[in-house]
Amino acid sequence: MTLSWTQAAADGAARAGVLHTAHGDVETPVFMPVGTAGTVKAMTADAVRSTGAKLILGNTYHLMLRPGAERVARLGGLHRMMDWPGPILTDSGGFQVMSLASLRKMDKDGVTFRSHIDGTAHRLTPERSIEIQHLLDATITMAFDECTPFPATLEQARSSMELSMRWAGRSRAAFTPRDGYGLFGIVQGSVFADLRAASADALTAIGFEGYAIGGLAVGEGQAAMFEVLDYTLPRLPADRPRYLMGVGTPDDLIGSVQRGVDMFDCVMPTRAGRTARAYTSQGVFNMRNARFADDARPLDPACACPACSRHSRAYLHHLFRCEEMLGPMLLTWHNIQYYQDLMRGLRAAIGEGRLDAHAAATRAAWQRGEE
Ligand code: PRF
Ligand code: ZN
Repeated sequence: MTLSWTQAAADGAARAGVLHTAHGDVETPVFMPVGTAGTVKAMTADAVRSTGAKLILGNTYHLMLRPGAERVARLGGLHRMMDWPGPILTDSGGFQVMSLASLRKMDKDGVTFRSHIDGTAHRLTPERSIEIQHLLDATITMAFDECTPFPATLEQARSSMELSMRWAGRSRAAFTPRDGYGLFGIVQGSVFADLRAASADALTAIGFEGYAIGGLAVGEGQAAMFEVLDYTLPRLPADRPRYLMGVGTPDDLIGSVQRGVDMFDCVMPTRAGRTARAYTSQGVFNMRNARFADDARPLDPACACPACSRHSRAYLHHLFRCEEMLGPMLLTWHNIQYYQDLMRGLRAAIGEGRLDAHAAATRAAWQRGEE
């Protein structure tokens, strides 16, 4: 049987459950650390595992360019190559082509582009994207789509969404079902309720093991994003996992879980960690700030990661001031730990029917800041 999801609890629109995959079970709601190029930047696979992360994301676009999908397959697949025997979800490439590649040319069959690394010409179609994700041995394969740029007119958003729905059908046809593996469709439609509904219906008619919401967190703002979730999620099959792509801040995650999202990925915790920004139970800190120079306290007293349990804020500040690579390593570790702890707290709260109170208390602690 293909990958499945079972619901364990509900609290309002929020759900807690378990994804059953060929590479192990994953409790939801879940946050996936981003391992774009076969590594969660600045972390060993053991370090990522130690945070409690069970599912990570990889990228078709980066891995097809370097080291190449056929080479990854010869090396035993992405799990073996990067020492991650657990489940891996791969994004399908179109979104990264549009944000990273040069000389992009879209047509009804796919997209031709030049590599951002060496300028060589490449092409992605739904069929090639699915083939690459098979070669990588992705546990969860994403349909090939176009992320509609924001803002878009109704007509632009409609033709872009309709293209993605045709590509979703071709992605389904190209996908080889295997036990514990699955293919997710991606809802598009920008901020237009009718288009989102038509997209959700089109994907449901094709049938996928899970449903992603794409085309959000592209500049529309949190209120507009939540509104799209409010009218889109109830339209999707209740017994399938829902994945909000490329989101977000801790506050975005809480609000989206309250609306019924089960899965997330975002570069935020890893990228922030490399640029001295720490997400903590007391809000966001910039560790380069001079106020930390003599601060002997742990970064976050509520966190058990190595940065918090073995070091001071002053040491982290020093590492960033000296541009030492241990700074990004420790802060990435902390941020991934914070995101995993946040999701664990949300899952527990859903299970106990106290999600709204838990969300309010978490947000209040960010507002209060340092005691
Ligand atoms: N489509 C795909 N990947 C994505 C997005 C999308 O719309 C987004 C939008 N935030 C992030 N990653 N395939
Ligand atoms: Zn920590």
